[in-house]
Amino acid sequence: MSSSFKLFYDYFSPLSRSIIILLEHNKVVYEKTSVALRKGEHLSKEYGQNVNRHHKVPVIHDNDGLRLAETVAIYHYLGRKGIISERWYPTDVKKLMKIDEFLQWNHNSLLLTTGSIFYEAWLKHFKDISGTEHGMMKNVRDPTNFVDIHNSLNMLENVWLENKKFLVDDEPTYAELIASCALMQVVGLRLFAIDNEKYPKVSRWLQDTKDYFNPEFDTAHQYIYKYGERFNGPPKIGLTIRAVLFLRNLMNKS
Ligand SMILES: N[C@@H](CCC(=O)N[C@@H](CS)C(=O)NCC(=O)O)C(=O)O
Repeated sequence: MSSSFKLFYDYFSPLSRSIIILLEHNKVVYEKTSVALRKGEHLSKEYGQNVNRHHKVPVIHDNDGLRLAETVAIYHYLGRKGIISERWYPTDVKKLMKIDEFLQWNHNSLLLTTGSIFYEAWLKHFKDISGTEHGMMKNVRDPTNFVDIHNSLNMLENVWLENKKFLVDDEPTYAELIASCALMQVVGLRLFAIDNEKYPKVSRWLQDTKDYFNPEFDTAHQYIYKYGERFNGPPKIGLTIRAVLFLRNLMNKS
């Protein structure tokens, strides 16, 4: 079967990984083009003109000329076009809206806090990017926006996972992917470790999610794991100079 759309992605982007896992899990045929955020490839004028005027990933281009940024919009596109099965895009409005409710919460909490740690530890130290006022970089420099990851974990533990196996239901939904990929950005790179005693439900949920989506989950995280393993530092939130230098050297070599 020929592909009907192309995905621009970076494996170091949690939102890209969440879409890739969903697509691979659904055995969707599509084209992939890698965009190296660490090299600032998304910041060029050409990228803005030809790929995504928001200068971000993920973005898709379909055969009908549609260019679509924003992960939640892409998810809706995949569902409405029937590219992913009904199992992943409920026709039941209540179910669908409950997923969206989580995704909206996630954007300003878990994704922001884990993204802030990642940017602070890593991307900001790349010369090409740190000189710009682009996207999230601006937020990270504002300490009031560097929200504590523990607020997000507490919400996951005590609200979202309070009485269900997964975030929205007792079965995994797309919400699992966005949230777990956001967490893996810091857990997989060993910039942060989840305390199993403090967050037993979150720890269990993360493992269940990986198990459910494997092998696609681990394949999409292979580079995250690789760099996390090479940086064998203390798994804690404190971002040491050693961590930053180590990760920067690794990325420069690759
Ligand atoms: N709201 C957008 C956010 C997209 C986004 O921030 N993508 C990140 C990677 S996960 C990115 O491209 N960052 C590059 C930058 O901000 O310079 C979405 O949901 O897709």
